[in-house]
Amino acid sequence: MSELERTFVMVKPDGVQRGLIGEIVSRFEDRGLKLVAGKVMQIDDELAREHYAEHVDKPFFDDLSSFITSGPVFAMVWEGQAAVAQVRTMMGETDPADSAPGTIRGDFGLDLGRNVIHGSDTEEGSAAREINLFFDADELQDYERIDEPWLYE
Ligand code: IDP
Ligand code: MG
Repeated sequence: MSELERTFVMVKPDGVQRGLIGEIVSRFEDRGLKLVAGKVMQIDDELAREHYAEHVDKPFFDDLSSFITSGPVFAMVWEGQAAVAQVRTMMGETDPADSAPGTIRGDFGLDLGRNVIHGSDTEEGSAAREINLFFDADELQDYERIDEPWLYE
């Protein structure tokens, strides 16, 4: 087995309202990723600015901030081999219109501004920064899944 990673994932307000939490959690569970934290929560303007710091000066930021603060999200941390990249692959492209069927955005979205899910990007440090932004250390669980010997060589 190569190195285990943790990544921050979030069902956005559209996904929560559309009842997609269970479907999305199932996909990651079925893949073999391990859920180490999860909570329903509301993002405020300050957290939106921190989380999307790289986009604060972009023309779409105000719409993005209004959307992400518009209702509850389901924030999660998933762990597994190459978890950051695997989650990004399972999510599809940023624009659901460019996302392949079989991906989350390709199966559940049509519009760039309503793309259902967030997952940390693969840039070094992104996942750790986002995990720390949304969760306290004592909210992250260390445990073994019973199928781990069958998931990893
Ligand atoms: P990602 O979510 O695939 O990592 P980012 O480029 O980090 O994509 O953008 C963050 C979020 O901002 C996207 O998921 C999407 O909701 C929104 N977004 C990105 N680009 C645009 C745009 O050009 N117009 C409107 N919203 C955008
Ligand atoms: Mg991003």
